[in-house]
Amino acid sequence: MQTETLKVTGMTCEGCTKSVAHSLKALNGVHEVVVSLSAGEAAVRYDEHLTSHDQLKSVLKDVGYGVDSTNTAQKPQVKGGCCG
Ligand SMILES: [Cu+2]
Repeated sequence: MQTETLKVTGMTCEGCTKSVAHSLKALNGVHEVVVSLSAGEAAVRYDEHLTSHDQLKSVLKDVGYGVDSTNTAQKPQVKGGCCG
């Protein structure tokens, strides 16, 4: 089990945090998701044998959000999300 904090781009409201949390929790192996709108982060506790960083990333992409893996100040604007 491991915990990873993802920098999620494109979240603009509470609805976004809910869809991010919901889609991550739907993944096999994900046990806990805590999303912070103000920080733009999602802390995910998951079983690394069942899912992976890439999988977390791709499920977020599917629902219209991005993951900033560079961890720098650069923030690409991702189109989509619940507010579209
Ligand atoms: Cu939203």
